[in-house]
Amino acid sequence: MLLGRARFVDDLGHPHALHLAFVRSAQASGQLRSIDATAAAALPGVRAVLSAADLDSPGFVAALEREQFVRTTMPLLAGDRIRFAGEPLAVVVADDPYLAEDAAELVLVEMDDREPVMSIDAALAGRGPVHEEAPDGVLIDLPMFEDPLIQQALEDAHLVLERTFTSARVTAAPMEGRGCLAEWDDRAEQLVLHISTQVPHQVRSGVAAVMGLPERSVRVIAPDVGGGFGLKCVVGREEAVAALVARKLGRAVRWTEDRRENLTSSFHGHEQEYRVRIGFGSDGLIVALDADVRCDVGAYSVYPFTSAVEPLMAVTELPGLYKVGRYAARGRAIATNKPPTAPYRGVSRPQIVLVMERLMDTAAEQLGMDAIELRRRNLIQAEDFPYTGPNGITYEPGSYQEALDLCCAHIEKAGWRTPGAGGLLRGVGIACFSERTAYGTATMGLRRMAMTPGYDVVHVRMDPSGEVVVTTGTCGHGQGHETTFAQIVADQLGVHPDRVKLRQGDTDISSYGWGTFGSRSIVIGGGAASVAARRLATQLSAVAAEMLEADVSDVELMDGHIHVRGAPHVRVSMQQVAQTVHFRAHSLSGAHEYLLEARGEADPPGMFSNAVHAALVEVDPGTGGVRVVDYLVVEDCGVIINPMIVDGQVRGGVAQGIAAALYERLRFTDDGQPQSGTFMDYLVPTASEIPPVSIHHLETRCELSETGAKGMGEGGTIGAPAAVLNAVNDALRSFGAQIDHIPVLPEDVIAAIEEKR
Ligand code: MCN
Repeated sequence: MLLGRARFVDDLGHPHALHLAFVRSAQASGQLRSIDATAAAALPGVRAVLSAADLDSPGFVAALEREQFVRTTMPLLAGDRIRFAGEPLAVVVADDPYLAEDAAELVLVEMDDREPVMSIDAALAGRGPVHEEAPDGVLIDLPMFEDPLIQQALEDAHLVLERTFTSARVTAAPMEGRGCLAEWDDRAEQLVLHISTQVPHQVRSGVAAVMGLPERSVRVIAPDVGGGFGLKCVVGREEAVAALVARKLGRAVRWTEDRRENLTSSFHGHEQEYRVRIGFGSDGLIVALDADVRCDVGAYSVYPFTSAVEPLMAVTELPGLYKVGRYAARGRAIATNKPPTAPYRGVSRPQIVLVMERLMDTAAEQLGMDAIELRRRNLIQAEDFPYTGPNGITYEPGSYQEALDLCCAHIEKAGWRTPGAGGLLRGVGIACFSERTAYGTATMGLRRMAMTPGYDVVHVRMDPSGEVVVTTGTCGHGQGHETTFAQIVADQLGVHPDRVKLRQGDTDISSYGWGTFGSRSIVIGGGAASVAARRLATQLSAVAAEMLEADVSDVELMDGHIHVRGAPHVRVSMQQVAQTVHFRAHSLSGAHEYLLEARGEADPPGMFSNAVHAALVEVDPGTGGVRVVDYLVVEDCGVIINPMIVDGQVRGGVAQGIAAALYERLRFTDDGQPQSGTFMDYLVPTASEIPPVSIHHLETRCELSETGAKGMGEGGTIGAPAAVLNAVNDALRSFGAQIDHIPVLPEDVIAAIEEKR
């Protein structure tokens, strides 16, 4: 990628491809009356203008097998009801992309406007509804961990805090938006869909379903993908439309999302509100936690994860790495007339960590206790592992206390506690958290999705030249899997990682797999690769032992050779072994299998990485401006496969977390018009807003994981909002001001100070 050799969807040449442009709704809510495409269709070079009726597809129905879940349909193009501004209503197919866009503007849409539902409160007040199936706007209501004794526990508590926390609607903003190139291959009777996705097999299942085809008739290929952050782990309707159009017209078609479409019409996340009551004993221990979580999930339930992802994650994992006496929570997914939400990096964990860490700081102040000491008392202790919380989750060993100690030591060393100069207020914020990663089918199954992700299967093959090819159903898109998978396989085979090539992102070459999301790839895909490589190593050893006339238990794989233990000069090269197996099979005893290939699989229960983040900020009480001056991460993701990649993941994640804490926010007018349609309105931080991030590692080997690794790809994003918000509040301490929402904009700082004045 750094050498410019990457190939993204839009780089794929196709001499005859037609181009798509979508006609999108200008209003947030309404009843479609008519679409008049006469003028558009008359433009020379326009091949077709299609609306819902022309596609004749059932659309996506994401399902959860829970009685509280309301099933709704996301049509590929809106047929009668329009549910958000930017929703696709029709598609123009033309010879070039500019013509397609011009023609889309000529399409006349008539609709009867309805008053849009633009907030959780409006939805619950009975406005709308967005879907007739959910009259009160609630797509799922999850009363989890109901505890009849919680009220009493709160009444008996020494200190009770009752607070509300909110986080704004944001979006992943990957550098490469969505896009696809779809072609019907008449000879193979197969739809070939090149698409920018994190989940090729899930796209195959979704597209095959909406096209009414068997899965073998759809081949999904993800070339290089320029970031996804969750936005590309669901199946988009535009790409499904492209597939249907390609088949219908018998022509290749392509669609490249532009930035405005990406910001206003793709997938959002994290618009949540937490109403929390927490009780502490006089010793500072948490005796009870009761939360009501409301998530604005937008207009549709996304396929296949559903709209329940955010509330489910929030209520299940809210206590985090703290021991909580009694726990009860309710989580709701509420539909509004905004674009749908997808599982954006961290999925509710940036919010739940923010909630718990704000509560820790606030409680410490009211208890007159040191905030670090309060955390220390409540953390799961080393002797508690494996610890099962009132949320039913079992936590395997981590370095919770150690990480906190290390973080505090570094803060002291760095001299963060000195006062600010020039009228600036300095603040230090801490966030401790654990991050469940690598959710296997047993854990995912508890969500009761109609499709349960979790396992992965990897094949490792050695070709006659002794080179190794690994095929996987995971689908890295910026995480460096080409490097880390090669490392894992190379370790098992005793070859240099350069001799191992990863092939991913093609449903015709790998077994069904679940793609890359939920920080799952290194543990699940990497674990499966390790198992497969070990099995291949066994095959290689057996052949080499026969060639060397040695006992199989006496041979060792090392430096691209297999030698007799203790006699490194008695050896054969991998290439010699590979050529013997492939080209001279008859010379072997016959007990060996043909070819050198093995399959490995992994389906772990899910494991917890942990980290402590710390932010140093300076707040200007005159302008309300906040600058993050320095940032520190202590993290433990088990055995680290590649430290450079892990550091890169942490830094990128921290940048995204700081963005959510201080800059990014998608806004809408009351009548549903998106107001953040460009990067002038949606503030993605640049390098100048992101401070240096120093990273310190701890390594608690994970016994549940094949390689000892735990995942970590979301951690940076999870910890940063809480650390930054705590730091801002610390800076404002002298005013007694308190801010419990993100992003914290300059006007919020000024308002908080003014209120206290
Ligand atoms: N790694 C390691 N040692 C460990 C753990 C991880 O060397 N103990 C390495 C892995 O080998 C991998 C990377 O770190 O190369 C991340 O691994 P993992 O935690 O398994 O996460 P995934 O590879 O499954 O990536 C998913 C995660 C998620 S959920 C989001 S969202 C996200 C993220 O990764 N989106 C990203 N990082 C991203 N990075 C980029 N550039 N683009 C995105 O869209």
